[in-house]
Amino acid sequence: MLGGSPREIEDRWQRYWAEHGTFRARDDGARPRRYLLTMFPYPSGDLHMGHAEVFALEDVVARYWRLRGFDVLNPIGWDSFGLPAENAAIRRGESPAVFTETNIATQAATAHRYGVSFDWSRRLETHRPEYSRWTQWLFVRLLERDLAYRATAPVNWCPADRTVLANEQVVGGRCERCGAVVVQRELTQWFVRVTAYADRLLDDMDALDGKWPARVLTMQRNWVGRSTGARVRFEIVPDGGPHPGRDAAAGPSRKKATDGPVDASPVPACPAHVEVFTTRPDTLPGATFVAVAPDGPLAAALCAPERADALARHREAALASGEIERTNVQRPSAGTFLGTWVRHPETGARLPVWAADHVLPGYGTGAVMGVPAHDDRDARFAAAHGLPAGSGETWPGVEDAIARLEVDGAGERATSYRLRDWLVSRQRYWGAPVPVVHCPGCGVVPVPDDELPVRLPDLAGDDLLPRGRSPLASPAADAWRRVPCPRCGADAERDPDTLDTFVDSSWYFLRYCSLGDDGSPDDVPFRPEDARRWMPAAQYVGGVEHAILHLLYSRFVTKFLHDEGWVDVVEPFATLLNQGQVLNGGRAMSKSLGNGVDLGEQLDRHGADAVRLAMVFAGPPEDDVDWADVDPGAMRRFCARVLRIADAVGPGPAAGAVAAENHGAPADPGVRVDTTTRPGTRAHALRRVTHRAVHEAQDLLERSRFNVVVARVMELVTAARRASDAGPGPGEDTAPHDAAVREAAETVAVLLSVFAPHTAEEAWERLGHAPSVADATWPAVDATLLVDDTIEAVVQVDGKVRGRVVVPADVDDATLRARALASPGTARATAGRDVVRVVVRPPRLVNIVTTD
Ligand code: ANZ
Ligand code: ZN
Repeated sequence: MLGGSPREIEDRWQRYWAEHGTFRARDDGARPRRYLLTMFPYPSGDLHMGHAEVFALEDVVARYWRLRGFDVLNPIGWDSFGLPAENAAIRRGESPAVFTETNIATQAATAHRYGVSFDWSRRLETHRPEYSRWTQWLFVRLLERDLAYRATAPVNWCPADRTVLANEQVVGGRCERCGAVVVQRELTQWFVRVTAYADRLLDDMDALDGKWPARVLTMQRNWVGRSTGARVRFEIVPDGGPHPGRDAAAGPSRKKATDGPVDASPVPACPAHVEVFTTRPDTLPGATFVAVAPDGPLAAALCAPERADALARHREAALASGEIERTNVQRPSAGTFLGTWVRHPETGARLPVWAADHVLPGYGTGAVMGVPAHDDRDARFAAAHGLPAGSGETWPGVEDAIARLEVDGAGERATSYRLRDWLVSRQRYWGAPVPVVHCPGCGVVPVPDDELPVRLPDLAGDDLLPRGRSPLASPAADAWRRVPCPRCGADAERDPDTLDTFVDSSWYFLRYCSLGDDGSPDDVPFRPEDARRWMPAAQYVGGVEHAILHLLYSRFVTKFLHDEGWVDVVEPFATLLNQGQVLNGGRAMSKSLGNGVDLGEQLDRHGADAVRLAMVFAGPPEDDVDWADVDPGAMRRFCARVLRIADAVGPGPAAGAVAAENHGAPADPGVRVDTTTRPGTRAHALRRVTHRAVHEAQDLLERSRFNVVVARVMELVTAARRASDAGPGPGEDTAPHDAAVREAAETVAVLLSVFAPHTAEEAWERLGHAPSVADATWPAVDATLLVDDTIEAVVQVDGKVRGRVVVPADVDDATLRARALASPGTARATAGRDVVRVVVRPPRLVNIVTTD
């Protein structure tokens, strides 16, 4: 007998899998393909229990489909650019590469020890030049299609990390990474025009209904936030007149600024009209004011000089408070009259123009028509600032209203999206450099494909200190930055910004399709024919924290590459599983709370199988797991019980349901043992438990109810143990009984292999089978053993018992009647006569009356 301790058993099987390439995707067309994907880890520290959960769940699925005869692609890689590595490097005075490589090595070792069925031959790391080259290539393709552009815009700025953040990285007004309060800054940045795909990002989601968690779809739909309505133009009244509200003291007409405005920027020329976006154009008759965002360009353009001070103060306050605060309906929306008037397009009435906190600069046109009679926010604003409440009158309907506006030339149909373009540049070092050169003559020139990747210069320690611009813009990087223009050869400079890590992770799943021993492609990011075979990923497992950012970008990039002819699919992930959080003592594990748990340490203590089982058994995958409540020790004892039953059964040919043949591995020579059993025997009862377990496991696994399957396997182990201890019942034969116990033990090994693969391998071997249970097939279910409790019904012909039929206990009239008439006893007893009547009394009696 080999190996006793979990550590020995696990080492042995991990070595076996690695040596035999057990989990490599074959990609030879011999089997149907299935691509299963986990969100790849970020290499900060060791793997934590969150990774342990995702990996355990995803491995159940991957191993299950292998057993079902699929060619499974289950790759792993690292999302290895990003801020934590850079911050650690600054603290330690070294290169971020050191931190990154060290952590990847640690995490890879832990993932190996966890026994996940990854195809390690396809491993990738996004910081490596052979990967970042293609991230940059992707950016250049976007640039060519005018889907990447540079613009000056107010952007989210994290004062602690000293970098810009995407809207998606600002959570509750704070930096998603460090928690600092985010402020707005005007900066020139690179954007990707995801808004060009807004409709497709929304519409293609219909096909994901029921396959992705509903809440993720809702979050994405709200994030794109499509609203249909109209734009309405309000003409500016050249000479205003006094405003009836609180600010009546304000000057009535626009004057030239005598003393300089507080805001140093020049006051933009006043436009001829204000355009608002509304989803309720039918409420136009009730509009009593127009409001614009205090921090948008319109406010500055519309502001009368004597109101400039007030606006500047308002603007500062608005910038300091987050979007959530500003639009909080509990809080009165701050307002500033701008000293400007517009004409109501229908009634001709003069309406005041205000700056209002609840109007956001980035949505619609950044201006609204205030309709207090129909809109709560407007009503509150009007009440707070002494504006008229207006009439409740409306036009008959929105469609009518739009038609009327269009006829009058006062507006037109319009759609608005909440979605903003994706800000991809970062003023930090540890990322893929934006692959463009700035030339005094040619402007922005993309780096030619054959000069990619643009590699990072070696900077470390203090050279990486954030100073409000990229470390690549500092003197330390002068030599790197100064290059000839690729177009005209003049002295030019590389762009000093780097791409956000979300660009790296927006396409990694495509590259996996083409990686492998035969050499990763170095002429393409991935081969379209490989993607055609594997995409879409059948299931993607990862945290709900990526419900918007990563999933939206991945969907966008897939659509873009589809349009460019690189992939067939328009959606990358057919189904999505969001696992719950792993808590410790009821709270999320975190470094700051000091309650984090490393996977490596748990593996030392309990072994991989115990940790995996504990994780999966803790509850449905979507639920949170409190690690303080789970009991890996109990799982370890369970694994030992499985090995004991395997030892009790010992080696022998495969029995019944289980066949050890699959995946081109040497087939188990095992002569199949006949497991036919008589109803009513102990052996029969055990076989029913076995087949029922397999049948249910299949359904439960495909519905991601993994924890219930673990419970079924535990029950099966108990049943096998009992039957083995008790032996055959009185008058029962030994051979079928032993075969039924063997079948149960083998079935346990196969079912358990998706949760606790090392124990399962060991049990499989002790049962005498060819090397790997990973190469076994999913047990075949004997449907007759699934039939619910059966009953013997008596068949009488003319009052005499002539036979018996075995039927389900809940048999219906028609079935029982048919079975009775078809039984051999009936045929004999009714030979030569006509059946005149059949009396059916389910489930036990049928009386057949003949002509006699
Ligand atoms: C008049 C009106 C009357 C409105 C009414 C609503 C109800 P959704 O559905 O989210 O698209 N709005 C337009 N631009 C805005 C901005 N930049 N910041 C804040 N609010 C803005 O909301 C569209 C409605 O939100 C628009 O329709 C506008 O108010 C307001 F009974 O116009 B409505
Ligand atoms: Zn040039």
